[in-house]
Formats: sequence, structure tokens, C-alpha cells
Amino acid sequence: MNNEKWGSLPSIEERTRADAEGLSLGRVIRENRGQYLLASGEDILTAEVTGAFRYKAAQRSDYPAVGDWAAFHAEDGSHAIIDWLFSRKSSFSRKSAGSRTDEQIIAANVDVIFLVFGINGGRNFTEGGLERYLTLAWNSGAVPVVLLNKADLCSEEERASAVLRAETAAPGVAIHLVSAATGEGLKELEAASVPGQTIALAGPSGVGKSTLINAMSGGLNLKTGAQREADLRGRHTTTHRELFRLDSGVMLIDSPGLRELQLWADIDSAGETFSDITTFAENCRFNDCSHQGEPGCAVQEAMVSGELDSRRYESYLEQMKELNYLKMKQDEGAAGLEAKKWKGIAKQIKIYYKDRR
Ligand SMILES: Nc1nc2c(ncn2[C@@H]2O[C@H](COP(=O)(O)OP(=O)(O)OP(=O)(O)O)[C@@H](O)[C@H]2O)c(=O)[nH]1
Ligand SMILES: [Mg+2]
Ligand SMILES: [Zn+2]
Repeated sequence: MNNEKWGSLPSIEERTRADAEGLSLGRVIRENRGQYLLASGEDILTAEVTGAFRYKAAQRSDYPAVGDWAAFHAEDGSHAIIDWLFSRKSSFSRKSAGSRTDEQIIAANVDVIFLVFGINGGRNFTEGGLERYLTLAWNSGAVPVVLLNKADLCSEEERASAVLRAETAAPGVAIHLVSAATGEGLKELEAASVPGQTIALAGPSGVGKSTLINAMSGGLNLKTGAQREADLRGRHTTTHRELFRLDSGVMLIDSPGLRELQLWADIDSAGETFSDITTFAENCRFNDCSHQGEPGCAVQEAMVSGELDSRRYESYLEQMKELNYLKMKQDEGAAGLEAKKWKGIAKQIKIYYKDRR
């Protein structure tokens, strides 16, 4: 069966294991509250996970996400039961909305992430927002690319200023001015994408993610929704995640605009977002400098000399604070899971000895 058309395959070791277990390989192309669609060669199947899968799943991220490769057996020709998931080569995640310390995977096995913003005013595009998306993207293992959409609504000055702001927030990252409405800039994007590649689109609601997919696909007709007039906020038109395969062989993943972007990342990922600050920090007098008033702090010096603007510095501190807090919560969570595991084992041992008495 030709599965390559659905992206680069998981490792040969894992595929051999699936073969040995008599299971087939498919890619999750749609997820909606525990209901999945799987693509396997020429077949598209509805799918769910086995009871054993559910029993073993300790957290939300253990469940299938769009882009995952799954080992499954078919119930009949059109329904699949997912036995297990192949290891993810990359995953684009955020912290679940609300107070739980839980990873929510937006898309798995992604090669490139288009971070989409609308530059038609409102609060759809801020440097701080881009920096937050960027930290998630660096953490995912995929390559970020910034799309500044709705260029058709902008004057030359507005375009130039949007690009400048994106460049300061995302140094070293490719930035494209595009318009889903007129097609401007899309040829260059197509030229840069490779058949078999998986690209996820992420960004706030109403910035034009679904409209861009429609424009790039030529044939799709995904639902799009106008922004609210008053504040140009999106209306959360897309309600589930889905992968689309274009005739060119490129895969695009659409997802709902994120209302709340809580970070889920290692501290190092913020270091990549703020690579300029990381470089300044190499010259701080103290190795563990927090850049908040220590003597000989090269980051503070860069602000005084004007090489680093205070907006970016504040944004960096905010992310560091959030990620350190997340790390603490994650460690607590891991300790909790470990304790639960040992409690279960102790119970098993007790039962074992009781039976032998
Ligand atoms: N003028 C102009 N309008 C655009 C462009 N791209 C999208 N739009 C409009 O912006 C609105 C929102 O577009 P969507 O594609 O629904 O936005 P989305 O990012 O998918 O939003 P969610 O699904 O809510 O996350 C629609 O009315 C689109 O027609 C563009 O390049 N120029
Ligand atoms: Mg949409
Ligand atoms: Zn310092």
C-alpha cells in the first residue's frame, strides 16, 4: 500500500513491529472529540482507540493527534481500531487551556509550521504574540515560518512596518508577506514546499488560516468567517483539526485559532526565540545571571546601549517566568504519576502474597 503519499513514514523498527503484530499503518488526518479519520494508502477510515489503549493512556497527549501515525486493525472495510501510536518525530503543543498542567498536541509529525498573523490592524499581530508562538514552534522540532497575511489591506508603509516588527520578534526566521485574497506571495511559498512535507498552520482566529489553505489547494472549500467589525477579532470558525493533502503532495493542517496561548515548552526553546538575548548573556559576569540587576550584566548593558529594546526584554522575562513555573508543575505532575505507579505495584504485591497464604 502506498503510505508515503501521506508523509515521511515512521521508523523501520516500529513498522516491523506493527507488521509482526498483523497491524496496518495509517495517518490520523482528522480528530474531533475522540473520533478520528485515518488515511491508509488509498483508503480513508473512521477510527477509535482500543479499550487497552485507553487504559494505558496516562495523559491527554497519549491519545492520537492529527498527523500521528497509528498501528490499527480494520473492523470492517471502513472502520479502524487504533492499537498504538508510532513515536512522534515532532509535535506542536500548547498547555491545555485552564489551570491543569497538561500538554495539548495541536499537530504531530510536522515539518514546517506557518505562524499566521493578519496585519490589517486590531490586535491580531503583536510582537509578543509572535514570540509566544515562536517558542512553541521551536519546542516542536519543526521549522517555523512567519506569514503576514492580508497584505492586500495594507499600504506600503504598513507592510514595511509589519515586516520590521516581525523581524525584531523573530530574528533569523523566514518572513513572508502574503494575501490569501489576491494570491500575493503564495507562489513563493509553494515553490519552497516539498512534496511529502507536512505543514501546520497556527495563529489566532480570523487571521486567514483556512482561507490560505483554500487558496493554496485550488479545490478545497473550507469554511471561513468574517472578523467582528468592532475589534477585528475572529469568530472561531474552524472547530476541529484536519490534515489536507494537496495534489502537489504537500500536506496542510488546519486548526482552530487559539484563544489562549499558554506555553508548553522547555526553557531552551525560549532561548531560541530570544537568540539575541542568549548571545548577549554569554558575556554576563555571572553564569547564572538572571539579567535583573546583577553587576556586569551584558543584557542590561545591551538595553542601555540601545541594542536591545525593553519591550523584548520584558517579553523574555515573562516567558522565562512562565516556563520556570511550568517546569515546576511538570515535575510535580511526574512525581504524582510515579507515586501512583508505585501505589499500584504495592497493591499488586499485597494481593499476590494474600493469594499465596
Ligand atoms: N482582505 C483579505 N481578507 C482575508 C484574507 N485572508 C482571509 N481573509 C478573510 O478573513 C476572514 C477570516 O478568515 P478565516 O480563513 O476564516 O480565518 P481563520 O484563521 O481560519 O480563523 P479560525 O478558523 O476562526 O481560526 C474571512 O472573512 C476571510 O475572507 C486576505 O488575505 N485578505
Ligand atoms: Mg479557520
Ligand atoms: Zn545578565
